[in-house]
Amino acid sequence: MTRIILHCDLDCFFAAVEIRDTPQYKNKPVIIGADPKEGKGRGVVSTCSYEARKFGLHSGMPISQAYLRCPHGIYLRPNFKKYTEASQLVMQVLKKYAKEFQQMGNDEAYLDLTDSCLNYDEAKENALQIQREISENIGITISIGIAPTKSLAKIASDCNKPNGITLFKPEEFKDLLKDMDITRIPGIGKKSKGYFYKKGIKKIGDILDISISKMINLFGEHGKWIWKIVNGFDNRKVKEFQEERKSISKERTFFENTDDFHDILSRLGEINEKIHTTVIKHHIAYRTVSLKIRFEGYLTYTRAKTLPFHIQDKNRVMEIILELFREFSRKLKKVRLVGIRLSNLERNYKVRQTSLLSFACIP
Ligand code: TTP
Ligand code: MG
Repeated sequence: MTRIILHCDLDCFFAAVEIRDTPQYKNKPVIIGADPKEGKGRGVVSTCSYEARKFGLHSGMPISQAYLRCPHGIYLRPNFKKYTEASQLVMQVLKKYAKEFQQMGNDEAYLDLTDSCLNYDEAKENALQIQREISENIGITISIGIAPTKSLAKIASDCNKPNGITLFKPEEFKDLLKDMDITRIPGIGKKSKGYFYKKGIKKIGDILDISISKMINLFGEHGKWIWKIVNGFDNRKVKEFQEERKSISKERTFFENTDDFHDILSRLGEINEKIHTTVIKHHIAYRTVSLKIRFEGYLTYTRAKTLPFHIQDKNRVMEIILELFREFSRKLKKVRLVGIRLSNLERNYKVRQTSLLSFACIP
């Protein structure tokens, strides 16, 4: 039976909340992120309004670069408390529309309307109603994709942002997809597309034109999954993700206790690499990063940092570990063991990455 899945994704979420609260910001380039310090600032753009995107700004861009491109923009530091409140209100609205509801991160969710709507047109009426309710009650906009699978609904929700509704009806989606660039597919980013381009796969139509075995030959397991997605073979259900695992951790004992900072750091780096092989393979995002450290004499400490949203970012983890480590750097004792734990897990395709290619583990 054909399913009717909705993917709902808030538009420029953090920026939208700030614009709602300060109407003078409306229709202006608003950038949420680190302090640009007139171009000398460090850190990145969290998100920005669609006006700012016209200048080429986007999430993850160094804030100094954003400032160069858009010096007249309105630069704001994030206010996570406000975003968490808005996110909770949005999720309460979305939950009312379907028994099968799955939140992903802070600004997106899937709904399964197969049992409650007769057809796609009726689902579109529901989507319009959702948009109205969120705009009237919370004051921000949301884009919605409607399709027979979760991955197609996700591609659809991104097609007419902001405030759009995109239908991929079962009999139409291949036609609608065929001329789109492959970066529309979740998991293929700007950095990883070169890998596909080199083998002549540029448009989604190039994938639709070849067999699954050819895709497996060219790109291994990742290729197989991509082929399935665009051909509508993704039967993952809409349900709250329950990761049996509560955390992922690794630790290493030193051969000989050490107080050499470089030794300790390189061991933590190795552990971080190992953990991220698992994390990438299973599309896991995390919010809490913990450092464990044991000194000679068995004195053991753990220190943790919880972020406001889920990430999958190896470099950020290392930065946090260094931050947490600083407290111990003047201890006179030697270190016996170090470990990293990632917790508050979520399985998510839209993960915050800086330098990782999502298919880095493909042979
Ligand atoms: P997204 O849904 O990726 O972005 P968005 O809602 O701002 O824009 P779009 O209209 O394209 O959906 O992420 C949701 C929020 O998460 C975003 O408002 C800010 C935060 N975020 C970061 O802090 N860092 C990041 O790298 C990304 C991608 C998002
Ligand atoms: Mg969004």
